[in-house]
Amino acid sequence: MTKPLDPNIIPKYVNQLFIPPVFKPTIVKDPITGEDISHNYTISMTQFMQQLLPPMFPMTTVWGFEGTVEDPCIGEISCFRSTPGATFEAVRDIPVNVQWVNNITEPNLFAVDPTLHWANPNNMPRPIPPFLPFPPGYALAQSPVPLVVHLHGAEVRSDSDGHPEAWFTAGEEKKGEAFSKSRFTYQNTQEPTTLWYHDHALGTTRLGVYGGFAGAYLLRDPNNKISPLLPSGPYEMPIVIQDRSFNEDGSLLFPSNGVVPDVHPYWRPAFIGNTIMVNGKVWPNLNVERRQYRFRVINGSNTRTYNLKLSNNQSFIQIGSDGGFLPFPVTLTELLLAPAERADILIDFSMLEPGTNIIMTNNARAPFPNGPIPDPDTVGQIMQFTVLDTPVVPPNKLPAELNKIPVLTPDVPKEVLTLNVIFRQPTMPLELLLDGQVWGAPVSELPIVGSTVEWEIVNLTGGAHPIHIHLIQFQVLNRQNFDSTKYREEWIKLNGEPPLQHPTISLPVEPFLEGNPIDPPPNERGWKDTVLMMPGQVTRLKLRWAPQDANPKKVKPGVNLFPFDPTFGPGYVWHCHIIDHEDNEMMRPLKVVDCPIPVANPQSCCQVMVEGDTQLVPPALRDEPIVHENAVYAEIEKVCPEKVVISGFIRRTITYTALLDNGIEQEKEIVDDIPFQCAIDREDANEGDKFRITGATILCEVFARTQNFGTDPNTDKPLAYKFVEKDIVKVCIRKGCIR
Ligand SMILES: [Cu+2]
Repeated sequence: MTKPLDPNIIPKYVNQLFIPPVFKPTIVKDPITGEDISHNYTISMTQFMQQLLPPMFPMTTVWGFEGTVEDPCIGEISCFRSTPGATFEAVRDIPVNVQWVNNITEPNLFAVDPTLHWANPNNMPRPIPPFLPFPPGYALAQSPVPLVVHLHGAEVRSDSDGHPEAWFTAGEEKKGEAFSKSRFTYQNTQEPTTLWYHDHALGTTRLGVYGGFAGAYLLRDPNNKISPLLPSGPYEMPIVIQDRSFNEDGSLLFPSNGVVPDVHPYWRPAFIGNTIMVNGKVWPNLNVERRQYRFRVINGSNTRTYNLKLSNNQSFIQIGSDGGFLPFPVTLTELLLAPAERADILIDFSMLEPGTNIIMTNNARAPFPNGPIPDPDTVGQIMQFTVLDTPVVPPNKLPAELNKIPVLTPDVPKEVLTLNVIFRQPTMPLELLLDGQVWGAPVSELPIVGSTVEWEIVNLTGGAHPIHIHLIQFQVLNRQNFDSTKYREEWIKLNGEPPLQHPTISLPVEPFLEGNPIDPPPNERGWKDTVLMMPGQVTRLKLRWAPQDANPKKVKPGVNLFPFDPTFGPGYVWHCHIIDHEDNEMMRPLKVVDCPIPVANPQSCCQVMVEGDTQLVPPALRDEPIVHENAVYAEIEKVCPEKVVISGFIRRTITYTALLDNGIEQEKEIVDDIPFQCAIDREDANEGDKFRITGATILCEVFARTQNFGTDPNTDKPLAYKFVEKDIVKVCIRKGCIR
């Protein structure tokens, strides 16, 4: 057995930075106008050897992308494969078609954990303990390797989005239930930016990306006024930062000792590598001329967040975020970049003496923000720049404004969602959830096309999570501290312990807030598709289910302005981009719905008082609060011209400790279904409108009082009276689609 490679013995900056070549498309032209109609590619996913470590170390078996590239110097066309894959250079408004080919016929390089909810191409039964050690693991899980490519940040129809269940194996012999095709179309109608492409197969994405299935996709706009001012050609390049661990034989090391091995034998909640790889080279150097460079920095790591700085403390300029140019250039001395986030930055080397070495450093704790500080001798360093003796080229002056970012105004009710972690014990996470639901629970995020909504995401975990939403670019509204202990308690009273078996009842966060909202930093004031959500904070986003460059006057709920039907296909997803979390339930389906609705009065609620009835029950043992839960079950009874009549019941579950007549204490449960009916005004409504019901309960304290009400004539034992105070329950309807 090969041993882990000590990162301290790997010499730094011996490797030179690899700059991936550019995939060469087959260009389809309009025979009459001669304009480009589409750029077409065939790209294979293959396994091969690549020199990731410095040359004196063995090569590494990796996964990467293979396709046609053109040598920029001599124009020679060849077939090329690498990790990260070659870069796509896409042009705004010219669609790209990619025929993705899975050519992985070898078994998975890493331990596939078949106890996760995963692609499972062989439909193998979920194994039970005692589990097999890895290697060899489970042969039926290791091969064939299911893959599907997602273009991260792209506005695409969902059947080209790389849905996690649209995976396929080599030769497309086996396919996931969401598979419909392997030739994907990317419209490229969004703003010019740095996208990246990577594997997205259900439950194995952490392995696919770790093995090497990632690459940059640069979308350019020939009409953009800023681009000509920026460094280009050899002075512009993607910088894909990924942490890795190696074995002495050069192979990639991905730990397969699960943290709760009797449940998930191989899954771990956070892969943290002990070396840093940039563009497929461990600790590389880049020789730079005395001028400004443009780096498209992509955090392609599984879990590691970076806080990047330059060792000479020089500042740099961030001009773009995930979804395009920032509204204005932002001067930084450090840049926090979570997994899947991108930063378009300019570093000026023109003022530096030839021979100067600058190291890009990292001081972000891993896992972020509470893990250990990175070792300054290893993962505290990213790459080196060596300044060459070349003529000084001063950088171009940038305009004060780089981009116009529209102000988004929500026109449908806010959604409150949670991030949850499920523990066996405090140090043993079993899985992570969004809003208390597992991946396979019925879809609950059903945004109306054209609507603008605020998502208030309440982080109930102890770590930071980079949350990624497919299809759109969104805006960060703010972040705010809250009392997560109290909120969690109330949320569990309302919903029960997650994972939930019922739709989540959302709990407003307002009563739990602390301090004032914190505005996003200047470099988060552009378009984002991935945003870091800190523990102890609620992060508020504004999501508009319309194209990024849509005319604000035309954006309306129910109106589709995408150049495709976003309701078509298997749908989208939102998830944590700590891939180790995403692979273990921290991902949810998301379906855009097409539902014309009136918006003048988008949310209406009625409040109903509910009272528990009197019951004669065995005496409650203690005169103290007892656990209670309320859940609202309601449906529309009648839609009248001015009113909507809703009827339903509040299910209140009360548990208490009873003292039985034999002197034994026992947990007792009382379930009360308390019927109610209420009417909601609908002055703006029309006959035939559709409505959606949501329930929210306002909790009040419930006490059990032991009070003697005489004796039971049959048993001659004392009886107790259960007294339940009144609850006010808020039942809301939303004009939209009935779920
Ligand atoms: Cu996460």
